[in-house]
Amino acid sequence: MPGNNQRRFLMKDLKKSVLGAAAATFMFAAAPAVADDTVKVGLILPMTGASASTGRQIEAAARLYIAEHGSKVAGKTIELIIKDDAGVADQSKRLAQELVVNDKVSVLAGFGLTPLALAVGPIATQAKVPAIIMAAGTAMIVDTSPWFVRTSFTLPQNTIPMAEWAAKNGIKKVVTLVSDYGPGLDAEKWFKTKFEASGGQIIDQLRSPLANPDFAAFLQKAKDDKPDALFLFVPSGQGAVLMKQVVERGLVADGIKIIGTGDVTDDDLINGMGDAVVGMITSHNYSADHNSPENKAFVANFLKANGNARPNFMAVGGYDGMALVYKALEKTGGDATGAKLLDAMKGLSWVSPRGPISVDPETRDIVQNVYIRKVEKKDGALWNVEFDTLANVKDPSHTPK
Ligand code: VNL
Repeated sequence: MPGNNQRRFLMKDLKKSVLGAAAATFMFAAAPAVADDTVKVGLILPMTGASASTGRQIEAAARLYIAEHGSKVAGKTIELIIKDDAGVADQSKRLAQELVVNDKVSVLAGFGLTPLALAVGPIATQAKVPAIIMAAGTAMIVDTSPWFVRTSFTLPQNTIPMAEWAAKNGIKKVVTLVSDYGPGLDAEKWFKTKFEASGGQIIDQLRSPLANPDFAAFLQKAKDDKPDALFLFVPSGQGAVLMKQVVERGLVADGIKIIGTGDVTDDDLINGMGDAVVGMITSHNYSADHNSPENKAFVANFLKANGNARPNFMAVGGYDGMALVYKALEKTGGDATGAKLLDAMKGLSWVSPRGPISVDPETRDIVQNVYIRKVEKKDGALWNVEFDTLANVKDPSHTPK
């Protein structure tokens, strides 16, 4: 404790001397004080640990947005502060506190996994600071704080089109295998609800642990169940390991169709999955292959800035999260007061690299197209090629019952 106090005093001294130096500068400068002209955005991301790819993708995309649009908006200068929570919820919470109290950020953002977002919600509520969910996908997160706004996706939103497609395409019996936490349980629940409502049957529901995933036992069980199809959800970063084990277990050779959300055939990993995934059908909110001028520019600029690394759906959530900050500041004329900024975010709509999107003013959740895609090989590389679109899909769990 004394150590902590000492540090606090040191911080005070440091702040005083910084302020002193700043004041001295202003006495000689013709321009007015600039301190208030900076809007700080605190990005809390897993930059290390099992979900580090999500952190890398989002950071790169946020930086790309700023590089493309300039760091000035509505008379303010945007400053990004990136903090690594290593995928640990206690760290996310502590970092959110520090960003609010010490750095005085106007916006919190990032949150690579559901538990990390949930840990930050109470801080956002207390501090009255908007918190933009750029990655996590469990539907209920936005219900836990009125300061949450989402630019990623929800699992119900991305899963329902897959269930409907499966039912319409001759699949009658399905086994589901999902990661055993929020987004996986959302996917499991909504796949079952929609698939059964469309006349299908769920013959087994399997859940694999989120940490240290080994899917072998679950895949053997799924194989023994002899379904028409196996529906999969794992978070970004785990798809390659899962698909390797799917192939090794011989499910495809047995004639079991493999379907899932696009988290599995992640653009970040798909080229390491091999030809065994060619033909796999998934539903998702973003493919790097999306055919639009906005996406072609986004992908080209991202590849150029990141040593040819392909952007994935996490990147587009980060890119649009920054777009949301810029567009909200334009609307408030540069006023970054929490309540004004939040209010400005509600109902905003624009064309993202993924297609048209908007922020539902009632729920603060994202409304977007969901695409049905098939893995294809083009010029030696694997892509999720979109062939059907469900327009303006809302998360179903927030709609009044
Ligand atoms: C979550 C959902 C995370 C989907 C993911 O990747 C994902 C989450 C890290 O809500 O935790 O693909």
